[in-house]
Amino acid sequence: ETTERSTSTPATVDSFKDEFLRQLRYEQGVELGTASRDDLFQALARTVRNYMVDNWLTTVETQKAAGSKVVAYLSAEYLMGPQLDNALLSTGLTDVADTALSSLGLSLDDIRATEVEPGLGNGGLGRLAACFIDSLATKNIPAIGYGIRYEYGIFRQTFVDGRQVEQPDSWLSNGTPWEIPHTDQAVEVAFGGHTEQAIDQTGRSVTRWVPGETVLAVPYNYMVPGYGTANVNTLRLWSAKATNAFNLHIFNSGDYESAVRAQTVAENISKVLYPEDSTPQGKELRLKQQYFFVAASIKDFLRTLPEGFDLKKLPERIVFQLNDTHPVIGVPELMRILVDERGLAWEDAWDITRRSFNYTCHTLLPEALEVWSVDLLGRLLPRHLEIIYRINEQFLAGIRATYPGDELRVRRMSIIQEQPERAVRMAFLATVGSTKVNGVAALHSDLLRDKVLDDFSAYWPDKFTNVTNGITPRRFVQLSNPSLANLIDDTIGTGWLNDLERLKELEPYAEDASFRKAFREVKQANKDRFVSLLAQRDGIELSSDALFDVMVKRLHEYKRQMLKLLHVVTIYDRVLKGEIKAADLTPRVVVFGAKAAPGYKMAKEIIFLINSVAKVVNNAPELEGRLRVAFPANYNVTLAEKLIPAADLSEQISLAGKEASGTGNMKFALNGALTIGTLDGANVEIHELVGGENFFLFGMTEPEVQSLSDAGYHPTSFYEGNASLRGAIDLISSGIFSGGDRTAFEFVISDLLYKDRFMVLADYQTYIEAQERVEVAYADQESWSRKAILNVARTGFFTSDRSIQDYLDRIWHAPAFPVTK
Ligand code: 26V
Repeated sequence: ETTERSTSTPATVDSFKDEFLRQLRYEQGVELGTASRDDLFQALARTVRNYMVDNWLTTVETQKAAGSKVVAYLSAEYLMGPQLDNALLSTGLTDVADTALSSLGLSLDDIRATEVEPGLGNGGLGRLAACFIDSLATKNIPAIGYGIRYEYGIFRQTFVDGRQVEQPDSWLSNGTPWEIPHTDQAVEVAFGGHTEQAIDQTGRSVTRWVPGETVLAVPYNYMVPGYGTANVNTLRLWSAKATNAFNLHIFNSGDYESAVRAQTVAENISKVLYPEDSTPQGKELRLKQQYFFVAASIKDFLRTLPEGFDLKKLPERIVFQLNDTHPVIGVPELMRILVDERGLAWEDAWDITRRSFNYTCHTLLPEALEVWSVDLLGRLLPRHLEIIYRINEQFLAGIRATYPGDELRVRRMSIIQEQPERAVRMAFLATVGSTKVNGVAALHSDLLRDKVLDDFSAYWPDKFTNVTNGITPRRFVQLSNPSLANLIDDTIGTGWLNDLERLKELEPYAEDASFRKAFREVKQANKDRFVSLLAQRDGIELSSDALFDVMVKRLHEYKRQMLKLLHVVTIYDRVLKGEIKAADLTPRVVVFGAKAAPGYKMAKEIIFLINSVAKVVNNAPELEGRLRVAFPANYNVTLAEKLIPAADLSEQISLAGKEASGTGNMKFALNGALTIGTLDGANVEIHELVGGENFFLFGMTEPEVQSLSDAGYHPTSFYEGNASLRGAIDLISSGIFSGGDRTAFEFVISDLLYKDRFMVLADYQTYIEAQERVEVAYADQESWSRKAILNVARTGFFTSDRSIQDYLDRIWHAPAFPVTK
């Protein structure tokens, strides 16, 4: 069903200009002539925002009235990136804004550069959430994203003497024009206390949670405009505020100072995004954050249901998608509400709960799987712990019935682990409490089913499915690469941006020399653009006349930045030894971008090593004009949008079986970079789609990794058996990159030689050979362009619109609800 709606304020250049000037004068309180860049940005952003409000309110109202099924995406992270350009794109106001600003002597380009991105995520998982809400809106799905309004997002990375130093990301210091707070809609969230038995009005014995403290969750709304539709969805982020009880306490207690301090403690809940993204620390505040936003979100949704709503029909009205285990506490929370507060029978409540939740797993590394100690959970959420115990008891009874006498299996599958401490395994709770469990790429989903959760898939074969990740082409093609988007428009017409498989129509043009030339010119212009940005952003001077070889992602051992670095060092070593002539090298610019979790020592040492190598290589006269290494600090979405379109070569070199999917890999391919990669995560699907001739494949497969590991992996034997590898490692140990200090990188090097958990040395040789194939291929520019074009033409599959369609078909079953046309 569709609803007629009036179109929003007609946007003419004049009306846009008027609104902009009004914003400047009456909201910013400045004259045009004295406005700062931030004034101009705030006024412009609010002008554009106001053009979306009518559609937003219509969307929200008509969906509510229709009672359509809502997808509630629960995610602790949303890595949104800058918002202005996306808002302009979806409202179709880019040209209007450009013209209006020009007529005032202002430049849209200058103003947009002022925006501070909301970095409310660590990496892949948070950026995926941002792409998904974009696609949900574009596909007219009634959906809401729930999360946390961190006051400080992912830290700003700086380098001091080559070492990472973190600075707080105070993204809200000038306020943000994109949010609308609703203090009046705040909900209370409770913590601590104890449980007790009570008798309700009907004489039944019930359990009651008597919390020790409460905080307020204040919602901040952000509009999520769809592309090519009037639908505008909502992202609702919660901010913690001390409750009135708290404030009362302040005035009544004699101890004013400690009362104010207590207020700060309450408001700390949404203060900062945890920058750890691999080893969960079991920090109390983190669990508080998780419960805080999930409890607020569930309450928020339930209050939109009509009076007297039959809760057995809840799964027809909502589906909660758990983005990793971070929101899994929502499972016992919904049980608590249904059983303790709404008086449903346990069995009915369990049926409703299980039918309302689904779980996406984003990792394979055992150390990244969250567990919460029973001790901490019992202190913070005593009623939830009781509920988890009961869920587990019932679940294990089912296991015992199916596998009589198999107590080993029962122990393996228990939601509660006993060793090294009693703790709740959140991935197991999520699996038990959900209808569907999905991995994020074909290989990952297979490994989840057959390895990480094999007992569960044997018990519930139909519970497991795959949804391969995707990325929004609005941000990562149209906005980040307008020259390529124009070329595509000119070649196959418009309409591909929300129908990305249409890129297939580009395939024949791979054989068209004039198209290849135009395509190369786009790439060259993007390189030039990146080079000038880097000069101004970081003072890094690069030549754009080179192969751009790019590795950007969080710094993790499993992602193997060290492998890329060993390649760089190998080139230098061979030149120094005269084994190759620098003049024979293809000029290459290697770009790294990576943040390390502040407490991850190895990752930080690797950053220091990369910077140390870069400094020497960039100053080596032998390598002048042939090899440069750039490591701009603080890689983020803003930089990604400029860097990815400039890349020729995309480094996706994780050890097979470790990278769940990767999404950077998709962004590069869609922007015409060729991948050098292992058969890991979504690389497998990229390789399959673009074809082996258009992909530089190397390294062990996952089964090969498994056999090597089973047979006993000895990295030293690879070192000893490979002169080139030995040369590179010995060069690092020689002190040449550390002013003669031979021990500077011992921490990294001795780990590689004696542990090498991610088998860098085992894959070194095939990686170097693959890089040699890259050199040969790049020398033939016509052939390289052909390959690059085919990468673009064949990777339309990786639009997040397709991912969302897969979620709809396999998991959510929520119909689209367009509010217009
Ligand atoms: C993990 C953890 C672990 C517990 C402590 C807190 C915390 C915070 C964030 C994360 C996120 C790490 C998981 C993640 O980002 N996975 C990535 O998800 C991408 C989207 O599915 C996928 O493409 C990457 O391969 C996967 O590493």
